[in-house]
Amino acid sequence: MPASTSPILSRTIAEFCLKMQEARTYGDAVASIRIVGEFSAGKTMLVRTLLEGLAEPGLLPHSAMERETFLPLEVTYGPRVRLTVLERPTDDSPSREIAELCAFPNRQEQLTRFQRGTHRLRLEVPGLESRVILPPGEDYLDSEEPLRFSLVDMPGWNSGESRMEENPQEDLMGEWNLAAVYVANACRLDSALNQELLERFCDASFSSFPAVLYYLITSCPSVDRERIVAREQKRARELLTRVLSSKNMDEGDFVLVVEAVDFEAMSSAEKELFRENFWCGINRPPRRDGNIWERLICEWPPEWEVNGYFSEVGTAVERARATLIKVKRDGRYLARLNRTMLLELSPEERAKKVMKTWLEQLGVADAVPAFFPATRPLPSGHPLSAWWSNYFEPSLREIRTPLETLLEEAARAISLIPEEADIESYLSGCLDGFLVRAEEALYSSFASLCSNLTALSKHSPTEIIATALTLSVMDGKYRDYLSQTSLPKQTGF
Ligand SMILES: Nc1nc2c(ncn2[C@@H]2O[C@H](COP(=O)(O)OP(=O)(O)O)[C@@H](O)[C@H]2O)c(=O)[nH]1
Ligand SMILES: [Mg+2]
Repeated sequence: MPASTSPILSRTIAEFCLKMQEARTYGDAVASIRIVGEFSAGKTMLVRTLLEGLAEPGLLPHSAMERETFLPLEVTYGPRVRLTVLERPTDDSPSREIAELCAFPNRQEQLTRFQRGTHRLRLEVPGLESRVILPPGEDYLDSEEPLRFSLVDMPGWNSGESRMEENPQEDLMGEWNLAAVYVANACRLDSALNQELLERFCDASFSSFPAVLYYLITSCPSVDRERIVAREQKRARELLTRVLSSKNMDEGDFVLVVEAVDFEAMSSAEKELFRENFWCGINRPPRRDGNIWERLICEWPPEWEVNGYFSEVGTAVERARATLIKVKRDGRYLARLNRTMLLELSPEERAKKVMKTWLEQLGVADAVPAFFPATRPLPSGHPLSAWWSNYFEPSLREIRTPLETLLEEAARAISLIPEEADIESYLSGCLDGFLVRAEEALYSSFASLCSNLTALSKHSPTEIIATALTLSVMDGKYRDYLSQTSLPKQTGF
């Protein structure tokens, strides 16, 4: 292995995660959650806050620049972060990917390259998986598989990009809402436009119940929050009651949530809390239908199974260590050799006798066993392939080779014992260096990782793999630390 192990581990574990993610694809739900509001209300700021840390900043929509959002932006789950342009005129039309973008297009690019009403942007983010996957039956599609839905950052209503005049209801709220999010700036709550928007928001049609109407007030100083939220809660509740009674709908099926924030004044911890509250507020707490990784790993074909091999390797390390401590007994390679028995023997007979005595000392019958199982390349396509071939296999070779070399050298040295020599000093001269290297290898942090794997055999396959990866990261960090210091190269976790 090269001097620096941690970068290899970061890369190969990332590759494992990507391959695991790629195994998870979902169809598109028709239903979505639209984020609506007037121009400059803070819709994009909301999306940016929700995605903070989950995607590269360059792929996030722009906030703070005038009239940036021109096309609707669908934010959903995908196995890797991707920003694409779709041809998707309506919510229920199939989407056709036109291009993948490497940066969020500014307004001018959006205007010149794409068509309003036909094109949408889509940002796929792996970290949203627990939030935007609908279990079978929650969408209009009769899908038996889970589907992904989108949060849709809509162009500001009065931004000149809204298609309100053409089709007011469709454009503002759409027909297939899982929940609705309405954003308004605290300074503009009483504007005629916001009043009209709030009314339309309360008139949204929903695809699942209880339906959540989430009303977010931005740029709201903390001192005013309680008062403003109470006032807007009352105002929106009255509107909602009116709308629902005109449609003969039951108010109990609707949940109105009013929140007030100032994004610019939030600390990271407050943003984290806001995100959690937001997803729970719109009825999307993290999905708790079992561990997704657990399910995926359980579906692995039998030839992908690695835990049996882990366990064999762990046992091999233990056995090899047990043998290694017998290579010398009381500081001697041949503690029980009766020299008088060697007198009169031919060189071959002497070598044979010495070998037999040494093997007895090691506690093996007639030959040194192969301690380690045969190397096992993983089948192509295995999610652990990169980690395996760049880290696990080379590391395993590093701990087994010194022991194998020691044993080979011992056999060679014994077969060539010179007649006149003091056998013990001869063997010391031949083997001490190899013995030290074998000890270093079998008590290295990687060897400790392997011996820990045996103890995990009663755990689930996912737990074993997760532990192996975690221990490998610790091993990598420790090795890198060792390579920068002059500490003796022996440890155990
Ligand atoms: N101080 C403060 N500024 C905000 C807040 N929300 C949005 N803004 C600012 O308001 C402007 C418009 O926000 P943006 O998210 O682009 O609005 P959109 O048109 O609704 O998408 C930007 O300059 C934001 O930085 C907030 O809570 N506090
Ligand atoms: Mg915007």
